[in-house]
This record gives sequence, structure tokens and C-alpha cells, in this order.
Amino acid sequence: MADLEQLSEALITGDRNKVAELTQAAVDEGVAPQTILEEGLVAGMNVIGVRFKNNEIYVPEVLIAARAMKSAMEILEPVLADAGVQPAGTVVLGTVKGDLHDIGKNLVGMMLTGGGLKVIDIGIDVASEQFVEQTKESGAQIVAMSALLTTTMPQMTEIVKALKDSGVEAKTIIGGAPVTQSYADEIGADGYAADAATAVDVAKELIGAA
Ligand code: B1M
Repeated sequence: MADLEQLSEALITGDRNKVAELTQAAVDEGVAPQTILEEGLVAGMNVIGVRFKNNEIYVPEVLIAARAMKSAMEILEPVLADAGVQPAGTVVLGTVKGDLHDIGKNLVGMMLTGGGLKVIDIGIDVASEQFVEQTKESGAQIVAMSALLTTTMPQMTEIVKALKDSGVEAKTIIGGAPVTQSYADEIGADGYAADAATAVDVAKELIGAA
């Protein structure tokens, strides 16, 4: 019998091979892909998120767990698509124009994926026009922006404004070391998250999937 608890454990410890093996075994046994995702993988990533928030684990452990999650998703994604399972929502994610830092942004993307959201990562140094275009094209419900420099934070204002001006109805979330809740309030962003795990909670709350 597929052991989803064991799958969660393997994910938490970042055992990529075991995660792939247990995911494949569960698929072969006919366990519903959404059950594998939620009770095995997302459950494991939730534990990672809580431990990361509590400073019980650090960036390397999160990256290792996320890599294990990726190996499972490669198996599960086609099965989910065949079963017609939709993600809880779609997020367009990028680091703002002028800013090349992507480690935090990548962590946010991995945690969002781990939380059952579809992530369209549009990279680093992304101008407001690209955020608008990708959001329109994908129909994403969330636009997530990362900035690590005080000099690039104002780009977030531009993007929030450009999205509003274009009539796109997506909610915006901002984050990154120099970004604060009061800055989010000031520029009219819908949400702020101090870390990658919180970004998942905020995204889900904003689209009513919490
Ligand atoms: Co740069 N850098 N850097 N850097 N760099 C900082 C940010 C800096 C604080 C270092 C310092 O001076 N003490 C400083 C910024 C000062 C400021 O503006 N206040 C700085 C500077 C000045 C620069 C350059 C200008 C240096 C130069 O060339 N003179 C230059 C700028 C280049 C550019 O972007 N145009 C530069 C370049 C670089 C490297 C390329 C060498 C490299 C980036 C490599 C890469 O990302 N691929 C780099 C690095 C590594 C850093 C530090 C050391 C580490 C950043 C990091 O990855 N942290 C950083 C100093 C530091 O933070 N200690 C520094 C780990 C990561 C997990 O954390 O990204 O904060 P972080 O993400 C967190 C949260 O912030 C949050 O979640 C993550 C984890 O939970 N989060 C979000 C992030 N995005 C989010 C989005 C959300 C929600 C949460 O919602 C959408």
C-alpha cells in the first residue's frame, strides 16, 4: 500500500530518489494524484515551511526539499493533467527590473509550487510591461514580485500601477529583504510576505484558497 506519510518524511529529509520512487509507486497503485500531492507532498512542504519560519532549518534544507518536490512533480504533473486536476491558482513571479537577486525569489517559487499553485517564473530584471503581458497571457490571479535592493524597490510601485492601469485584476504580493508591510500599504500592493512560507499563506488567502 502506498505510504503517503513515508513520502512526506522523505520529502522533509530531501531524499530525492526515495520521493520519486514513492510517488511512482503511489501512481502505479492507482492512488488519486491529488491525494498524493496533498497528503504526501504538500503535507511535507508545509512542515518544511513551518520549520523554516521558526528558524529550525535554513535555506539549504529548503532547497534540498524543493529539489525532491521537483522530482515528484515531474512524475505527478502529467498524471494530474490527465485527471483534469487544476492548480489552486496561478502566480506570475519575478524579480523586478534592475535587480538580479534570485535566490529568495526561487525559494518563494518552490514553496508556492509546493503549496499547490502553478508558478510562472519570469526570471530576474523584469520590467513592468513584462509583468503585465505575462499576467494577461496566463490569466494569473497573483503577481508576486521580489526585490533585494533599496534602489529597485520603487519598481514595485511601477508594476502595481501598470497592472492597475492595464485593467488586470490579479492580486499583488511583494517581498524581499528591504520590503516591509508598510511599504506594501504605501504602494497599494495587496499582500506582503517576509519569507517564502508566508508567501504561500498570503497567496492562498488572497485567492480564497486558504
Ligand atoms: Co547582493 N546585495 N548585490 N548580490 N546580495 C545584498 C541584497 C545586500 C544587502 C548586501 C550588503 O550590502 N549587505 C546589498 C543591498 C543593499 C541595499 O540595497 N540595501 C546588495 C548589493 C548592494 C548588491 C550589488 C549592488 C553589489 C555591487 O555590485 N556593488 C549587486 C546588485 C546586482 C543587481 O541586482 N543589479 C549585488 C549582486 C549580488 C550577487 C549577484 C553577487 C548575488 C546574487 C546572486 C543571486 O541571487 N543569484 C548577491 C547576493 C547573494 C547577496 C546577499 C549576500 C544574499 C541575498 C540572498 O540570496 N539571500 C545579500 C546580503 C544578505 O541578504 N545577507 C545581498 C538569501 C535569500 C534566501 O534571502 O533573498 O532575502 P532573500 O529572500 C528571503 C526573503 O527576503 C523573502 O523570502 C526569502 C526566504 O524566505 N522574499 C520574498 C524574497 N522575495 C520575496 C518575494 C515575496 C515574498 C517573500 O513575495 C513575492
